[in-house]
Amino acid sequence: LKREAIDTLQSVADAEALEAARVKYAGQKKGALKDVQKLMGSVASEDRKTAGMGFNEAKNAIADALQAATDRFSQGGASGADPTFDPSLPGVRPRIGHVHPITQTITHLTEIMGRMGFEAAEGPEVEDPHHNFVALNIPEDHPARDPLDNFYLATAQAAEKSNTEGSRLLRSQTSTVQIRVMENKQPPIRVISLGRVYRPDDPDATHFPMFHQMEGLLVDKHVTMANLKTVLRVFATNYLGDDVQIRFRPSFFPFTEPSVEVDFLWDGQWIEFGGAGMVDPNVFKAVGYDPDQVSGFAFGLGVERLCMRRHGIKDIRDLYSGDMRFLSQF
Ligand code: FA5
Repeated sequence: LKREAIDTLQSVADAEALEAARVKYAGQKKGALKDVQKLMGSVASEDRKTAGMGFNEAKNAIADALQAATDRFSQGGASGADPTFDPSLPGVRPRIGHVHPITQTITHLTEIMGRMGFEAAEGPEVEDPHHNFVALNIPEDHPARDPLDNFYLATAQAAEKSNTEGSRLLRSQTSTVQIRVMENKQPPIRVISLGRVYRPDDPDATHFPMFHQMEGLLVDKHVTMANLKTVLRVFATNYLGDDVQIRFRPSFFPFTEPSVEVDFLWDGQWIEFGGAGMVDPNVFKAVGYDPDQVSGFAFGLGVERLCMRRHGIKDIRDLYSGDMRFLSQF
């Protein structure tokens, strides 16, 4: 009995098994030791002393084994699950989050443009067609307003009036903020706006349906295309290094005239980073400015592409995968 009880107590795997073993061997009412004790009365008197000593020895050994097993589990916490737990070891440091690489990029770009006197402005991500299109000289029948190229919201007004003023959409470009700034402020103006924009583009290495743009707007007297090119060049060398090569390609945007596409050389290839141009007189008229009195330039650059070029990231999807092995490098 002693051997069996000690073996069992040494090998119990959890607190429940321990309690079962305790009841079985040392239980006050029906425990095996009690049964043996009851038999003591029937032992012949000359053998009683030896039997008594043997019984006491077995009882003490079982009590010791029981105590050892109880200690083992109380160290492993209430569940008794981990007998190797050592409360004297230093704790595991909780992992503290850190700023996403795109947020870091936004801070950096804001700082560079701030040094050139550009103040940060913000606008809503849910826009009305007036700010996303109309005031930007994009008329009702323009393909840029196509529901297939935009995320329109399923509002009651939109259902009623379809693709007209009542509808709302996730802004497809930060140029909306140009309008909001000019509606509320008189020239001279020198602002940037960094934020999310949305387009139903299929994700690939350089496209994502949600991305960020940095919009720039400068309005004053006698602003020229040379000013625009200088600002973009100074910005690019600050952010991407002195050896960056930049190319301006003639292009078209409804809200600028003339317009250019801005390319940077990246691993031997010209990659488009954004659009820019001189603010179209129709845009000035839409916000109540006199195009004969003021001129200005605007640009919109893809923030993800800038971040990717600077850090050598090959796939935009890595930025939004949520994979800590990638993100913790920044
Ligand atoms: C525009 O959005 C214009 N609003 C830019 C502009 C502003 C022109 C002011 C003139 C004056 P575009 O559609 O080309 O232009 O987009 C600009 C940049 O956003 C692209 O060059 C690219 O860098 C980035 N971009 C566009 N689509 C995506 C996408 N799906 N994923 C990631 N980046 C994108």
